Amino acid sequence: MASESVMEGPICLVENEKEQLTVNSKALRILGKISQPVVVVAIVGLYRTGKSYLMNRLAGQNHGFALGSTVQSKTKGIWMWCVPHPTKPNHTLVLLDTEGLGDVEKGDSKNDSWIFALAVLLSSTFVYNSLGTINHQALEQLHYVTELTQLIRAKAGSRADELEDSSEFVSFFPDFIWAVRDFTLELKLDERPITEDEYLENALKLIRGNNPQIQKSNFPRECIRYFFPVRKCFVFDRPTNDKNLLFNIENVPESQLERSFRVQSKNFCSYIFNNGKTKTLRRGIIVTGNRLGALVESYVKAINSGAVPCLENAVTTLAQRENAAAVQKAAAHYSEQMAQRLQLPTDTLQELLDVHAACEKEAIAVFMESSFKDENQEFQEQLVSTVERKKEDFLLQNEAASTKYCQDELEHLSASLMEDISEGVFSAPGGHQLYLEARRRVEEGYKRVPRKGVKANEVLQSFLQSQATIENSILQSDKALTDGEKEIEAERAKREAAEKEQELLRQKNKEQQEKMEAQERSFQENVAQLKKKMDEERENILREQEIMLEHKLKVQREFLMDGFKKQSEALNREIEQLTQEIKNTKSNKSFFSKILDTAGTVFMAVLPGAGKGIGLGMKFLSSQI
Ligand SMILES: Nc1nc2c(ncn2[C@@H]2O[C@H](COP(=O)(O)OP(=O)(O)O)[C@@H](O)[C@H]2O)c(=O)[nH]1
Ligand SMILES: [Mg+2]
Repeated sequence: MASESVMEGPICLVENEKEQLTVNSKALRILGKISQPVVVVAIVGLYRTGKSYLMNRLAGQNHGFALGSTVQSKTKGIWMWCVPHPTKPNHTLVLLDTEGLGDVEKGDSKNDSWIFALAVLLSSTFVYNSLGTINHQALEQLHYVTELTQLIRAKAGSRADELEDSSEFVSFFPDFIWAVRDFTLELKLDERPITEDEYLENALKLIRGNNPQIQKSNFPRECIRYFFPVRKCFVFDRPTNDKNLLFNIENVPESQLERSFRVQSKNFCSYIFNNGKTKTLRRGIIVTGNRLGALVESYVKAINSGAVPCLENAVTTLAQRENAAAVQKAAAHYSEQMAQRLQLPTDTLQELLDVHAACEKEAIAVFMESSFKDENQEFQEQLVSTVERKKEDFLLQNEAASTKYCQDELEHLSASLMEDISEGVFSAPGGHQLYLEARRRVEEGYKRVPRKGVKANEVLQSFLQSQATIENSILQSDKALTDGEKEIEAERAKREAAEKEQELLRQKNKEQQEKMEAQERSFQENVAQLKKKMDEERENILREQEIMLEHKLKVQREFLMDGFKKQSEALNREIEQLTQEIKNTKSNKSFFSKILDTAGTVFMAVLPGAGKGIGLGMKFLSSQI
């Protein structure tokens, strides 16, 4: 695992050239190989504000992302550097540096907003970097946040009766850090020392007044407070006061940097290392390097086609790809385990079906583990039918193995009988009795052979059938018996054959019943594991909704406290709707019964025995909810 995130230096991930965004396939290949969860830190802000320098410090290196003096030739867009996470084992830290934002000379400003939006969508910690202080100007420069509602969709095809789609942004937006560089003020408010975070919160307080200038800088304030529930601020001194050193900062040894800068950047880095969250999509879906690559692809594709990148669509695309792989993985697990645990022929059909049930249970668990958003249980159905097909195949193999084994054994046991028949040993008075005894010895010998399997009776039966004419001719030519005795003997032989036939039929019926019960069990196992996953899903939804509600209530309270009644009331509808949604999620009935109904019908189609068997199918379903 450790080798998977080794990257010597940054590489361009999204190019922003000639008004066109392109994903670099080489970067995608690198991400594709990273199966670890990722912590993604993106930095955005005006050019030449020390962003790349700070990112290199996160990578623990002086060189890496190209700095101002060398950047001219660098491709604009988003650059990526994947390094092993310094504190989270088995995680990869993905650093995303943005290039060329607000650089009018370099053109392509049209795409700046997209770069900003992409950085928000892709990161789990979003760093906004600016020089000086957080003032009107700095906030106005952050106008990109006000455009996010136009640039990002949470849900596919929001309906008209729904609230603004952006009300759900909080559930998947990254944590927000404002990095203030070359900070020269004292951290004080009304002569009282304040923390950096208090400084930021104070700067984000809405300003009263109808002055358009104020309004203009209030809007980004509202947006930040509304979209980014987790906020943090770090202020930095100038790394060095020596202009020559500053210009050549990447070659300046640590010891020559200002002590305060060293402490500040160390605090910044350790905050990110210790608090930077693993990137997740909604409902606890963890993003791995591989998934991050798929997300970049799908967002940029949407942008280029003139659409708005949408989280739900991206998750759907991701799910399609991964669920197909989950079916493969689960089916392979089933085959592997069956082959390992089964010794063909099995003694009974039930023995095979029990092993099947155990292997299938594991296979479903494998599928559940790595699948998500399996709408209408499309992929689980694929798994059910694949496993069912594979099981049928094992049943056939088992029958063939049993037939072969039984035939071989029987041939061996009956060798001397057959020899005696062909040598005419039984063509003598009393021969029929001798023959019967010899045949019974064969039957008894056969009975003692262990683990003959499912075809034991059938193979014996067809042997006995092939003996019927032989027996009859021996009987008819036996001079020791009277005609009457012969008739009785012939009757007995017929009766015995019919009884054996009946027994075979009983066995077949029993096996048929066992097969149906096996399908019934498959059905129940599938539903039970689906139900378990849905319960977890419900917990995730509820947690997400509660966090959203808590955040909105907090924002509302703050507006009210600061005397912004209108803004506070504007949140009422959202809060009401969310409260209702939480209520719905809690009373899971309607939510799950519909899913289970669909799933039930879908599985039943592939497992017809589940309905016909002991008739538990639908009853089981409704008892589950
Ligand atoms: N004043 C100041 N300059 C810095 C700082 N960090 C780096 N620089 C200088 O600014 C130049 C641009 O830095 P860079 O990290 O490339 O900025 P970026 O364009 O925002 O990525 C570097 O060559 C340094 O000379 C800082 O904290 N303050
Ligand atoms: Mg840079």
